[in-house]
Amino acid sequence: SHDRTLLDDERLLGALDVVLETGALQRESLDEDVVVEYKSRGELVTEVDSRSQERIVAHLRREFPTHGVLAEEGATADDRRRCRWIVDPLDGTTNYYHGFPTFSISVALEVDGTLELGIVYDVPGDDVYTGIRGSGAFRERTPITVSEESALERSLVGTGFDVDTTPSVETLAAIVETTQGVRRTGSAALDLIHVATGRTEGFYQGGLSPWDVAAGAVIVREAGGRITDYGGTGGLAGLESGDIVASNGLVHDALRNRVR
Ligand code: 2AM
Ligand code: CA
Ligand code: CA
Ligand code: CA
Repeated sequence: SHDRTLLDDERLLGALDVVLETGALQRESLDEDVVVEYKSRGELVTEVDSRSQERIVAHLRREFPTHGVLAEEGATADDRRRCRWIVDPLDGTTNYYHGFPTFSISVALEVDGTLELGIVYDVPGDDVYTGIRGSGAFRERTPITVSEESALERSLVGTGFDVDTTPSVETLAAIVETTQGVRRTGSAALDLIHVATGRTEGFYQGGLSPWDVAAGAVIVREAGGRITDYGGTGGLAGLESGDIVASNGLVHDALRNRVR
Protein backbone atom coordinates (compact mmCIF):
# COMPACT_ATOMS: atom_id res chain seq x y z
CA SER A 1 0.00 0.00 0.00
CA HIS A 2 3.01 2.36 0.18
CA ASP A 3 2.45 3.25 -3.45
CA ARG A 4 -1.09 4.48 -2.67
CA THR A 5 0.01 7.32 -0.39
CA LEU A 6 2.86 9.78 0.00
CA LEU A 7 2.48 9.75 3.76
CA ASP A 8 4.99 7.38 5.30
CA ASP A 9 3.48 6.98 8.76
CA GLU A 10 3.40 3.57 10.42
CA ARG A 11 -0.03 4.12 11.96
CA LEU A 12 -1.50 5.19 8.63
CA LEU A 13 0.14 2.33 6.76
CA GLY A 14 -0.90 -0.09 9.52
CA ALA A 15 -4.55 0.73 8.85
CA LEU A 16 -4.50 1.28 5.09
CA ASP A 17 -4.22 -2.29 3.83
CA VAL A 18 -7.28 -3.53 5.69
CA VAL A 19 -9.29 -0.54 4.48
CA LEU A 20 -8.39 -1.25 0.85
CA GLU A 21 -9.08 -5.00 1.22
CA THR A 22 -12.41 -4.40 2.92
CA GLY A 23 -13.42 -1.96 0.20
CA ALA A 24 -12.59 -4.53 -2.47
CA LEU A 25 -14.94 -7.01 -0.74
CA GLN A 26 -17.66 -4.33 -0.65
CA ARG A 27 -17.27 -3.67 -4.38
CA GLU A 28 -17.55 -7.40 -5.11
CA SER A 29 -20.78 -7.78 -3.15
CA LEU A 30 -22.43 -4.56 -4.40
CA ASP A 31 -24.68 -6.32 -6.90
CA GLU A 32 -25.49 -9.28 -4.66
CA ASP A 33 -28.55 -9.54 -2.43
CA VAL A 34 -27.43 -8.81 1.11
CA VAL A 35 -29.21 -9.45 4.40
CA VAL A 36 -30.51 -6.19 5.81
CA GLU A 37 -31.96 -5.12 9.14
CA TYR A 38 -33.71 -1.86 9.88
CA LYS A 39 -32.57 0.29 12.76
CA SER A 40 -35.42 2.60 11.63
CA ARG A 41 -37.17 3.46 8.33
CA GLY A 42 -34.23 5.55 7.19
CA GLU A 43 -31.36 3.67 8.76
CA LEU A 44 -30.33 0.28 7.47
CA VAL A 45 -27.56 -2.06 8.49
CA THR A 46 -26.49 -4.91 6.22
CA GLU A 47 -24.40 -7.98 6.81
CA VAL A 48 -21.70 -6.20 4.80
CA ASP A 49 -21.55 -3.37 7.37
CA SER A 50 -21.07 -5.92 10.16
CA ARG A 51 -18.56 -8.08 8.27
CA SER A 52 -16.56 -5.03 7.19
CA GLN A 53 -16.40 -3.74 10.74
CA GLU A 54 -15.33 -7.11 12.17
CA ARG A 55 -12.53 -7.30 9.64
CA ILE A 56 -11.26 -3.75 10.21
CA VAL A 57 -11.54 -3.84 14.01
CA ALA A 58 -9.85 -7.27 14.28
CA HIS A 59 -6.97 -5.99 12.17
CA LEU A 60 -6.55 -2.76 14.18
CA ARG A 61 -6.58 -4.65 17.47
CA ARG A 62 -3.88 -7.01 16.20
CA GLU A 63 -1.75 -4.24 14.71
CA PHE A 64 -2.20 -1.78 17.62
CA PRO A 65 -2.92 -3.83 20.77
CA THR A 66 -2.61 -0.83 23.11
CA HIS A 67 -5.13 1.29 21.16
CA GLY A 68 -8.90 1.50 21.65
CA VAL A 69 -11.57 1.40 18.96
CA LEU A 70 -14.86 3.29 18.59
CA ALA A 71 -16.89 1.89 15.70
CA GLU A 72 -20.47 2.35 14.49
CA GLU A 73 -21.87 -1.16 14.67
CA GLY A 74 -21.38 -1.75 18.38
CA ALA A 75 -18.06 -3.61 18.57
CA THR A 76 -16.53 -0.86 20.65
CA ALA A 77 -13.72 -1.73 23.03
CA ASP A 78 -11.40 0.27 25.26
CA ASP A 79 -12.48 3.46 23.58
CA ARG A 80 -11.12 5.56 26.44
CA ARG A 81 -7.49 4.70 25.78
CA ARG A 82 -4.99 7.48 24.87
CA CYS A 83 -5.03 6.39 21.24
CA ARG A 84 -8.33 5.38 19.73
CA TRP A 85 -9.42 4.50 16.24
CA ILE A 86 -12.80 5.88 15.09
CA VAL A 87 -14.26 3.63 12.40
CA ASP A 88 -17.22 3.75 10.04
CA PRO A 89 -16.92 0.46 8.13
CA LEU A 90 -19.45 1.54 5.47
CA ASP A 91 -20.58 5.14 5.19
CA GLY A 92 -23.55 5.40 2.85
CA THR A 93 -25.31 2.14 3.65
CA THR A 94 -28.60 3.22 2.05
CA ASN A 95 -26.74 3.86 -1.21
CA TYR A 96 -24.92 0.54 -0.88
CA TYR A 97 -28.16 -1.36 -0.33
CA HIS A 98 -29.69 0.16 -3.46
CA GLY A 99 -26.58 -0.44 -5.55
CA PHE A 100 -26.09 3.33 -5.85
CA PRO A 101 -22.31 3.64 -6.25
CA THR A 102 -21.51 6.30 -3.63
CA PHE A 103 -20.18 5.01 -0.32
CA SER A 104 -16.94 4.91 1.63
CA ILE A 105 -14.92 3.57 4.53
CA SER A 106 -13.86 6.13 7.14
CA VAL A 107 -11.04 5.48 9.64
CA ALA A 108 -9.44 8.08 11.93
CA LEU A 109 -6.96 8.00 14.80
CA GLU A 110 -7.44 10.27 17.80
CA VAL A 111 -4.52 10.73 20.24
CA ASP A 112 -5.06 12.49 23.59
CA GLY A 113 -8.24 14.11 22.32
CA THR A 114 -6.74 15.39 19.04
CA LEU A 115 -7.54 13.95 15.63
CA GLU A 116 -4.19 12.88 14.18
CA LEU A 117 -4.95 11.07 10.95
CA GLY A 118 -7.78 10.22 8.64
CA ILE A 119 -8.38 7.75 5.83
CA VAL A 120 -11.48 7.98 3.63
CA TYR A 121 -11.70 5.33 0.95
CA ASP A 122 -14.02 6.10 -1.97
CA VAL A 123 -14.82 2.45 -2.60
CA PRO A 124 -16.64 2.57 -5.98
CA GLY A 125 -14.05 5.07 -7.29
CA ASP A 126 -11.13 3.10 -5.77
CA ASP A 127 -9.54 6.36 -4.58
CA VAL A 128 -7.98 6.63 -1.16
CA TYR A 129 -7.83 10.01 0.58
CA THR A 130 -5.50 10.51 3.53
CA GLY A 131 -4.53 13.28 5.89
CA ILE A 132 -2.16 13.55 8.83
CA ARG A 133 -2.24 16.57 11.12
CA GLY A 134 0.60 18.88 10.07
CA SER A 135 1.55 16.82 6.98
CA GLY A 136 -1.11 17.62 4.38
CA ALA A 137 -3.98 15.89 2.62
CA PHE A 138 -3.78 13.66 -0.43
CA ARG A 139 -5.80 11.80 -3.04
CA GLU A 140 -3.56 8.77 -3.54
CA ARG A 141 -0.13 10.48 -4.00
CA THR A 142 -1.45 13.87 -5.12
CA PRO A 143 -1.88 16.78 -2.67
CA ILE A 144 -5.43 18.15 -2.46
CA THR A 145 -6.61 21.62 -1.52
CA VAL A 146 -9.94 23.30 -0.95
CA SER A 147 -11.57 25.67 -3.46
CA GLU A 148 -10.61 29.35 -3.65
CA GLU A 149 -14.16 30.55 -4.29
CA SER A 150 -15.15 33.20 -1.78
CA ALA A 151 -18.74 34.00 -2.82
CA LEU A 152 -21.55 31.85 -1.45
CA GLU A 153 -23.63 32.63 -4.57
CA ARG A 154 -20.97 30.90 -6.69
CA SER A 155 -20.64 27.95 -4.31
CA LEU A 156 -21.77 24.35 -4.55
CA VAL A 157 -22.83 23.05 -1.14
CA GLY A 158 -23.29 19.49 0.08
CA THR A 159 -25.76 18.36 2.71
CA GLY A 160 -27.51 15.32 4.08
CA PHE A 161 -30.40 14.73 6.43
CA ASP A 162 -31.78 12.04 8.64
CA VAL A 163 -35.02 10.96 6.92
CA ASP A 164 -36.43 9.70 10.23
CA THR A 165 -36.60 13.17 11.69
CA THR A 166 -37.91 16.26 9.91
CA PRO A 167 -35.03 17.82 8.02
CA SER A 168 -34.73 21.57 8.36
CA VAL A 169 -36.50 22.61 5.18
CA GLU A 170 -36.06 26.27 6.13
CA THR A 171 -32.30 25.84 6.16
CA LEU A 172 -32.35 23.87 2.93
CA ALA A 173 -34.47 26.58 1.26
CA ALA A 174 -32.10 29.29 2.47
CA ILE A 175 -29.09 27.42 1.06
CA VAL A 176 -30.83 26.69 -2.25
CA GLU A 177 -31.69 30.37 -2.60
CA THR A 178 -28.16 31.67 -1.90
CA THR A 179 -25.82 29.19 -3.63
CA GLN A 180 -25.18 27.77 -7.11
CA GLY A 181 -26.60 24.42 -6.05
CA VAL A 182 -26.98 21.76 -3.41
CA ARG A 183 -25.76 18.15 -3.60
CA ARG A 184 -26.80 15.26 -1.38
CA THR A 185 -24.50 12.25 -1.83
CA GLY A 186 -25.60 9.99 1.06
CA SER A 187 -22.07 9.57 2.45
CA ALA A 188 -21.03 12.25 4.92
CA ALA A 189 -17.38 11.14 4.76
CA LEU A 190 -17.38 11.63 0.97
CA ASP A 191 -19.19 14.97 1.38
CA LEU A 192 -16.19 16.10 3.46
CA ILE A 193 -13.82 14.80 0.77
CA HIS A 194 -15.69 16.87 -1.83
CA VAL A 195 -14.93 19.96 0.30
CA ALA A 196 -11.29 18.91 0.77
CA THR A 197 -10.77 18.46 -2.99
CA GLY A 198 -12.53 21.72 -3.93
CA ARG A 199 -15.42 20.05 -5.77
CA THR A 200 -17.78 21.75 -3.34
CA GLU A 201 -17.19 24.89 -1.31
CA GLY A 202 -19.04 23.69 1.76
CA PHE A 203 -21.07 21.01 3.52
CA TYR A 204 -23.48 21.03 6.44
CA GLN A 205 -25.41 18.27 8.18
CA GLY A 206 -26.94 17.75 11.61
CA GLY A 207 -27.26 14.63 13.72
CA LEU A 208 -24.02 12.98 12.62
CA SER A 209 -21.83 10.68 14.75
CA PRO A 210 -18.07 10.84 15.35
CA TRP A 211 -17.39 7.98 12.89
CA ASP A 212 -19.13 9.90 10.08
CA VAL A 213 -16.92 12.95 10.55
CA ALA A 214 -13.55 12.18 12.23
CA ALA A 215 -11.46 11.10 9.23
CA GLY A 216 -12.95 13.68 6.86
CA ALA A 217 -12.32 16.43 9.43
CA VAL A 218 -8.55 15.78 9.44
CA ILE A 219 -8.50 15.73 5.63
CA VAL A 220 -10.55 18.95 5.29
CA ARG A 221 -8.27 20.79 7.73
CA GLU A 222 -5.09 19.53 6.06
CA ALA A 223 -6.47 20.57 2.67
CA GLY A 224 -6.77 24.13 4.02
CA GLY A 225 -10.44 24.03 4.97
CA ARG A 226 -12.35 24.64 8.17
CA ILE A 227 -14.76 22.43 10.14
CA THR A 228 -16.86 23.62 13.07
CA ASP A 229 -20.16 23.03 14.79
CA TYR A 230 -23.17 25.18 13.82
CA GLY A 231 -22.03 27.83 16.32
CA GLY A 232 -18.59 28.16 14.72
CA THR A 233 -16.56 26.33 17.40
CA GLY A 234 -13.71 24.22 15.96
CA GLY A 235 -11.69 21.39 17.50
CA LEU A 236 -13.86 18.42 18.47
CA ALA A 237 -17.04 20.52 18.94
CA GLY A 238 -18.66 19.44 15.66
CA LEU A 239 -17.78 15.81 16.34
CA GLU A 240 -19.32 16.00 19.80
CA SER A 241 -22.54 17.80 18.84
CA GLY A 242 -22.92 15.97 15.49
CA ASP A 243 -23.90 19.24 13.80
CA ILE A 244 -21.23 20.09 11.25
CA VAL A 245 -20.32 22.92 8.91
CA ALA A 246 -17.24 22.28 6.75
CA SER A 247 -15.94 24.62 4.08
CA ASN A 248 -13.00 26.08 2.21
CA GLY A 249 -12.86 28.66 5.03
CA LEU A 250 -13.77 31.56 2.73
CA VAL A 251 -17.52 30.89 2.66
CA HIS A 252 -17.65 29.38 6.15
CA ASP A 253 -19.45 32.07 8.09
CA ALA A 254 -21.75 33.01 5.20
CA LEU A 255 -22.82 29.34 5.00
CA ARG A 256 -22.96 28.82 8.75
CA ASN A 257 -25.16 31.87 9.26
CA ARG A 258 -27.81 30.28 7.04
CA VAL A 259 -27.77 26.90 8.82
CA ARG A 260 -30.28 26.41 11.63
P1 2AM B 1 -24.27 5.61 7.42
O1 2AM B 1 -24.52 5.30 6.01
O2 2AM B 1 -22.97 5.11 7.94
O3 2AM B 1 -25.41 5.27 8.35
C1 2AM B 1 -26.46 10.08 4.96
O4 2AM B 1 -27.01 11.38 4.91
C2 2AM B 1 -25.21 10.17 5.82
O5 2AM B 1 -25.61 10.38 7.17
C3 2AM B 1 -24.40 8.91 5.84
O6 2AM B 1 -23.06 9.33 6.08
C4 2AM B 1 -24.97 8.14 7.03
O7 2AM B 1 -24.06 7.22 7.56
C5 2AM B 1 -25.19 9.28 7.98
N1 2AM B 1 -26.19 9.06 9.02
C6 2AM B 1 -25.99 9.31 10.33
N2 2AM B 1 -27.09 9.04 11.03
C7 2AM B 1 -28.02 8.59 10.17
C8 2AM B 1 -29.38 8.15 10.30
N3 2AM B 1 -29.99 8.10 11.47
N4 2AM B 1 -30.03 7.76 9.18
C9 2AM B 1 -29.39 7.79 7.98
N5 2AM B 1 -28.13 8.21 7.81
C10 2AM B 1 -27.45 8.61 8.88
CA1 CA C 1 -25.53 3.63 9.90
CA1 CA D 1 -21.78 6.88 8.57
CA1 CA E 1 -21.90 3.22 8.58
